[in-house]
Amino acid sequence: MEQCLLAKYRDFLPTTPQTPIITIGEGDTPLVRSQRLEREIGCGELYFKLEGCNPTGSFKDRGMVVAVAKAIEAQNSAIICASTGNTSASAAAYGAVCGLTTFVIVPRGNIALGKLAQALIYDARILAIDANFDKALELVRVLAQKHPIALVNSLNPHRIEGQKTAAFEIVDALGDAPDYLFIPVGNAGNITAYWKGFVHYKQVGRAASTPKMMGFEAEGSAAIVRDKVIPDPKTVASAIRIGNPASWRGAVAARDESGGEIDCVNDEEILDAYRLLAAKEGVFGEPASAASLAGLIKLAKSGYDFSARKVVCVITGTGLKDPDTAIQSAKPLTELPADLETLEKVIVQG
Ligand code: AN7
Repeated sequence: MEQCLLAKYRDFLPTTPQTPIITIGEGDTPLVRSQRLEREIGCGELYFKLEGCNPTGSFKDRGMVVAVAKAIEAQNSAIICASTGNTSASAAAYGAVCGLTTFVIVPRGNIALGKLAQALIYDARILAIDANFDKALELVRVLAQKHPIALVNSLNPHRIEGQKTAAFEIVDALGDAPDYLFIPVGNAGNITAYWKGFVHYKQVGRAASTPKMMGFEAEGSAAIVRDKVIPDPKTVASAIRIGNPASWRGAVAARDESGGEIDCVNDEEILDAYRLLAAKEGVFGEPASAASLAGLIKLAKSGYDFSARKVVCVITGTGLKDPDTAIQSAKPLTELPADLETLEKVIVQG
């Protein structure tokens, strides 16, 4: 059996002999070479890091396993987070396996159905409030200060530490860092974590270079791009509908130190990339995940030359979490009577 994330990267993580080694199979996700879009976009090499293959279907598990292990080490019996959905699903799963009480605060009516289903079936206490993610995070910060409950949002530095491991895996798979890393940006924890991971690996000599960090916010929630808090963030990509990113400074540092960019893509660009990824590569990511590919396509169209470059797009979560958006975005299905002739007619006509 492969070693679990906490054991495998023990030397790079804040674990101590007292840290419980827990796992539900996180990490070690595939880095898949593009079959078709690489040529169409004009990249030297294009890869997708499939973070939807984590046990709860998103990259959050990498950070959550560390945050929850450290919470147990600190003798907490409850954890809490605010979430646009994936953090809550992940917290609920690790809370469940560790026998913790898990509180998740989510914007009511504004998280994808699959994510809500996950938090429910993992038996978390779901507090759905009439507010957006930014307000939920504000409230959670206060609650975690006033009560003996561990905060497991990415404000918790252990989350960032765990999420670094995705950068390690990319370098281990490619033999060095790629030239560019494209990544969706919401609360900005993940771009901060990847950058930390790439820098760390270079410092210890496991990588010769670091990539340019290319972060993409949704246009209606592009606080970092516009350099101001967005009080009422909007986008079809509910996972990144965040107007006041907690790791704002980390994202800006990643951009500036790597020589990268933080830009935004609109909903049409996100949904186009979402459909392309599925229809051309067989990769079903959730809409927010497609912001990385949408960003790459946007820059390629605007004249960037990636033809001699190695590019990785992080696909942060699985599309199965959000069936509603998939069904609304795809061509409608064909409903027919159960009749051979009718079916043949359709098949022959194509
Ligand atoms: C699929 O679950 O913020 O920039 O509360 O679910 O590190 O926030 C999710 C974010 C990208 C953005 N892709 O990452 C939450 C939450 C997916 C996500 C992001 C999220 P960050």
